[in-house]
Amino acid sequence: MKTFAKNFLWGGALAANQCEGAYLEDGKGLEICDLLETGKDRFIKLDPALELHEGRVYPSHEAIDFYHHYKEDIAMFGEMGMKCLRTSIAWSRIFPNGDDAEPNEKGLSYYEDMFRELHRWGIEPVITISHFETPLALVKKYGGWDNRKLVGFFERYCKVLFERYKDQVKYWMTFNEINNTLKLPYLAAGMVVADDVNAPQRQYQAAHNMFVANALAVKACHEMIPGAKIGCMLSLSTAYPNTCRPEDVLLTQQEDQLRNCMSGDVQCKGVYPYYAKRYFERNHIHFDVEPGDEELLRRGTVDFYSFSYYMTNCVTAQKDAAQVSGNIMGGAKNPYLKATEWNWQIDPVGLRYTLNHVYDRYGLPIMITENGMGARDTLQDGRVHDDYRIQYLREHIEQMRLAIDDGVELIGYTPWSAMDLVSVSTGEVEKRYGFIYVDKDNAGSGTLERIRKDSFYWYKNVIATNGSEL
Ligand code: BGP
Repeated sequence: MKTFAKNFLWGGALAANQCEGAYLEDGKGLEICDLLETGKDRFIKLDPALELHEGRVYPSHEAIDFYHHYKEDIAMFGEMGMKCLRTSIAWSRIFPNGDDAEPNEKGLSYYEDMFRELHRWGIEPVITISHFETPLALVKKYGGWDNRKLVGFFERYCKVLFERYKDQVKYWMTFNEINNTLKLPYLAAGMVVADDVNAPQRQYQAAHNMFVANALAVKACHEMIPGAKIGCMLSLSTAYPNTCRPEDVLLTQQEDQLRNCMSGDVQCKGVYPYYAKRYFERNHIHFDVEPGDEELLRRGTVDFYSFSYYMTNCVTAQKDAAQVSGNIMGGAKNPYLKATEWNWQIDPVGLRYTLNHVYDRYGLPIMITENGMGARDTLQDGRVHDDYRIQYLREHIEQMRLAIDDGVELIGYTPWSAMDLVSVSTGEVEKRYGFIYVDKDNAGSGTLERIRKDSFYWYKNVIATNGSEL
């Protein structure tokens, strides 16, 4: 039986906007997440004028203050034996306005120190270049990613990173969950679309610009850091037909293509797939493609495929089917699956299915860069007994091993999240995912003390035994 390779990258994941805090420190500019309050309605409450308001709670401003605690936090990741840490660079620490003439040296040296610290513990940095972190000034001045100018600003930002960190970072990803440009345009593409009737057109323009930016980043990375690997990152919630009715099966295929496959097809194969072209024609979606873009996309394909996996959903042509909603992806309820308190349907076997589906389509090495269970943990005598999280992770890792035995080339796993942090969909800290508990509540109070959960010790042993003891 095949199992995890000796050099398998066991790790954990974070994102700058969800853990760092220090939102204006050392020259950092505001980024899009800095305007989001706590609550399920955080996107609805967003001020269309993109201003901050006194007296409101913006969880990213302090988050879990990883900015100041990174040495102590990385020491705990080291203690767990992590081989890699996936986190992101906050773009607005490097270019506070996105279009500044020079990068901010304090921001650059902060990450240099952080990467040095990771290497001291034998932890490989796996870096997302933008995890929902477009500088706010770019949104205000240029309107977000549907403006082609952002391609140039992003390319320059990437080149600054590659030059500065070429000896420290060998694994890169361009945009977090790039396919969310269509579902979450503010987060993924820095666009306020509200009730704009041209929203779909603008969102596909943004997606195209981001594909071009991705290809330019791939090209620059290969030229500037020999041996480095750069990947795409998608949000995958695999779609199952709700029944074997041919109408359900067909609709599932169509949803899967547009929702899950299109971005990966462009980033991995370098061309827009036939179904996307037809979709644009049928829906009168016309976006600008500059001369040379097609060639660029063809030549700028990624080295590995990465994705987040939390749930699967069912698709049905039937209008009155019972629904479940994740934060972004919804669908018909699957009676065979249990769900988390936030209604995310837990489906370990679906992970094996998804890994096979992706590997079959692209044949590229795969890294699972997010997977985990949000839960309301409780502290009991200074301990967190999160056996439900252990069970969730155990069952998913078991399916990863089976997928490897199926022949899938899986190179790494960075569960969400290395430690508790701010949730993207609700802004809560109490929707906890980490191996390490952070003493902070949704209202922003707490000592920020870090406490190892039971899952911390369990995962430490998983890594030590290379996945043989679950
Ligand atoms: C993904 C994001 C992450 C993370 C995760 C969990 O979509 O890439 O940033 O937050 O979802 O979601 P949530 O925080 O909404 O629970």
